[in-house]
Amino acid sequence: MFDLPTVLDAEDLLDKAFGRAAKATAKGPDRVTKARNLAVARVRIAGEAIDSTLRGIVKGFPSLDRLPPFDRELMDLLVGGEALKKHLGAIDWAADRARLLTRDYRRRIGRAEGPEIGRLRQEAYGRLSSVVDQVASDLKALADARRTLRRLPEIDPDLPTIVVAGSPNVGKSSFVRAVSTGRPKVADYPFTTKQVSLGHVERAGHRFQVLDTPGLLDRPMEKRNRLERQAIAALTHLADAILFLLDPTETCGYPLEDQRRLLEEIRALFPTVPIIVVENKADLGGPTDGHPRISALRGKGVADAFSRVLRHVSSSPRGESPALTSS
Ligand SMILES: Nc1nc2c(ncn2[C@@H]2O[C@H](COP(=O)(O)OP(=O)(O)O)[C@@H](O)[C@H]2O)c(=O)[nH]1
Ligand SMILES: [Mg+2]
Repeated sequence: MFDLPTVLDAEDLLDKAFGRAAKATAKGPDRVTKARNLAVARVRIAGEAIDSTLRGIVKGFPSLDRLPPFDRELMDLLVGGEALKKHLGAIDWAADRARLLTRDYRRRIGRAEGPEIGRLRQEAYGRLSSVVDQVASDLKALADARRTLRRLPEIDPDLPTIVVAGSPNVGKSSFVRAVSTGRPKVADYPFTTKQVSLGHVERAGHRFQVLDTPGLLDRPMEKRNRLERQAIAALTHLADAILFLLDPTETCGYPLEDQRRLLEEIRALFPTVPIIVVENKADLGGPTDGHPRISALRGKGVADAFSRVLRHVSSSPRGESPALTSS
């Protein structure tokens, strides 16, 4: 989802820096000068490798305020905004420290004679290692965050997004499949135990995203943990409209009564987002609740239902659907 820099762990970073330094060569008119030049070159190469790698990490991680709101909330969920600042701050400190140490030891080795040269070179290596070791846990936290963020489906914050909601087994995933142009992407989000699916729809040259978030908008909101609440809040930034599926056949296993209650909860959670209610599993017949009926399984009424949603997207109060206003 984000293009984040690779984050090496402390050990790999030191291997890389000292590995490069080990390949250094030096010249000199005599043995001592040559040894001194070599030691200076090694410390310089190791120090620069550490400094530039650490700075690359700090520069490559987006600052939270520059991220689109949904991504920002995700990052905040995964790492914590304050924690992220702290980790990046620690790495910045380590880069500064490595730079200062390198300068200091290059000067000292430059003045050293005999066995002092080797001893100072070792000391420099030891102190550089210790600086990197001090930020080992920060490197690990950033590497973990990166791994998680990269696994997420690529939600484009600029595309109009329809979020599908409704009780489990009412046919949300079937709907996303039925309406999507390609194969919906399926992925794990850090805050749901089930797989999220993201489909794309093309209509008259415009693209839309359809997102199903099982575990979030499919059960009562009480007893939610902090992570889930935050994830639900993040959906506010993303949803231009919500398609709510009811299953009046109750073959989903949830009485219509419960499904309606969930609908009311979702209305209360997203007061500014248009919510379109549709009844699924029309192919099974049975009673209706007075909403448009579709069959996600047979693809019946699916396109109409989607058009109905799109009418609301174009008049969405967010007014963030340039693709639609131009048509
Ligand atoms: N008869 C019928 N079954 C459906 C329909 N849509 C979904 N199902 C079935 O309902 C079950 C749950 O569907 P799924 O899309 O996984 O529901 P979700 O949990 O809301 O994502 C599956 O067995 C589907 O085949 C439909 O329109 N008609
Ligand atoms: Mg599903």
